Amino acid sequence: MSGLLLHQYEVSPFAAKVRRALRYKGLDFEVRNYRVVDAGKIRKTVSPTGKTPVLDDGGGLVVDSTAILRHLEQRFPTPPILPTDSTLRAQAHIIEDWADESLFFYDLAMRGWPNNIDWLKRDVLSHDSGFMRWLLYRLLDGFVRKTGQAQGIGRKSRESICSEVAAHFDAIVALLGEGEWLVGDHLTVADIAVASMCTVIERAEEAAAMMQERPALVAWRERVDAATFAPGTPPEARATR
Ligand SMILES: N[C@@H](CCC(=O)N[C@@H](CS)C(=O)NCC(=O)O)C(=O)O
Repeated sequence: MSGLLLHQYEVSPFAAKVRRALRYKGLDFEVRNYRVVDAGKIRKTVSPTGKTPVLDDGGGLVVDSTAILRHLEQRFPTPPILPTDSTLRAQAHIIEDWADESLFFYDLAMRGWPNNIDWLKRDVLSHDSGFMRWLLYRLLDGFVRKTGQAQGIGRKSRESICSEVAAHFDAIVALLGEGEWLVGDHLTVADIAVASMCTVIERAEEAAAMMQERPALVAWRERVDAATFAPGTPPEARATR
């Protein structure tokens, strides 16, 4: 056993970010999957904020995907996921934070639309069962709507959200330019975070169509996937592996 244990909601893009980084660094790890009904247990045992992912590294707990990636970089520096140049490092950090704190809420808003929400519910409740699954399946619509409204993006029209996501995808393509990676000359936390979010946002049919209209975005995502998934991982499994 490697001593690395990832506590996670399996389908969370933040957990996916950590799994991708662990694999890129060639590290063995184990996962402990939680059900939505385990929220109270998570708060009492591994995460004071109640949020996952949490990495248990030989008994030391690290909470938050960004903190976990920094921890991994310090403990296992090769191959690096942060540039050594301080300006590039800052750029990678800011793009990672944008993916986590902004793009994620576009994902939640779009996947909360009636034509997409069934897939979101099946994802979120994939480890729940019985009566609680039945109940949560009915409550999730309201929870997703309220979260999006509290954050703000969920108050916007579908048209505005689609045009903003299109602008974000265009910005990613522009950042790439002729290069292979979002920042500098190797894969970084920026690529890992944005690709992890793309993997879930494309489960909204509108976002999937917008991605397909941008071959450079798809090619970059494939490049990041090739570096951060085991060979042969099928596309439909990439949100949970
Ligand atoms: N900034 C955090 C975000 C983590 C996060 O929002 N995790 C969600 C799952 S997608 C969660 O644990 N939600 C449970 C809760 O809010 O109580 C990170 O990067 O790890």
